[in-house]
Amino acid sequence: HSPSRAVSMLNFTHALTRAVPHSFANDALRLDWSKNIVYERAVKQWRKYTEILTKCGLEVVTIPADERYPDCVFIEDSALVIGQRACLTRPGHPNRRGEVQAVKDELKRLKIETVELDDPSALLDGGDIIFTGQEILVGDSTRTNEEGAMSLQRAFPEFPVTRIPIKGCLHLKSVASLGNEGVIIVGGSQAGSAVLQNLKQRAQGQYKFVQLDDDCAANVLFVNGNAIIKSQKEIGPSNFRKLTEALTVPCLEVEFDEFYKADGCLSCCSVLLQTPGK
Ligand code: CIR
Repeated sequence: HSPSRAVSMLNFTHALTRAVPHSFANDALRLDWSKNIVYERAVKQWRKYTEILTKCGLEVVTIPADERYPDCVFIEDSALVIGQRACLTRPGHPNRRGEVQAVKDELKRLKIETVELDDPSALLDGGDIIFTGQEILVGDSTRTNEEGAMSLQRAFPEFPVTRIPIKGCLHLKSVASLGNEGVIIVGGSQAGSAVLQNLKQRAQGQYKFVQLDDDCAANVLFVNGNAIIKSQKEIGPSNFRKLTEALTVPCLEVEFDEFYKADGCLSCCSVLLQTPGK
């Protein structure tokens, strides 16, 4: 794929988001249950996040929260949209499967074609997917299996799917993200270093890799020529400097620590898309 095609695939008109349910604070899944989430603070951070998406030129469309699904704010896990086609996922954790239907309905309303995974044994979380414009990287994690990756490949035959083993963290995007066109940011943990090694060996596209000190800074949301990054207070001066030096696009800071307590990253809270005719 030519770079210009890749660029246009990474230009978006809308961000689909989902409001934070009250059940998020007590019941959102988390690897470390000692983390105490403050609901009001989470809502405040989520609002700022949607304001920044608007600043990046996106129309933000918000699906109401569903109290039955404490993790529903992490809408990225429900669908991958490339161009005008969305592939709905089948989240690996059974508690999260019911989140997908409302996302499907909203995508249809926005005139996005929706396709389903064609294999009933497929498991796939959007947090395991990085679409780089050149290929689709898919984590092989506790939430996403080979059938999920293969089924996604059939949904988007025009881009190669490359599987990346994940150990020691939740998702591929817990330790890696696209920071800019052709630039992949990776976290500094053991899990992050293993992902970096596998990306270097397996990725089919051309990328520059930037490794940070920690994982908490490695999830960047690249939106229409801007990089949304976590605040310097949250990620510390060294990660912040490395990021802002590596990314040659304007960096917009947002505080997101209430979501990180539930293993959520910046990318988790939106599905970026381009509606037909724009
Ligand atoms: C979960 O365990 O499913 C949520 N607490 C976190 C989901 C994070 N989602 C993402 O990275 N896309």
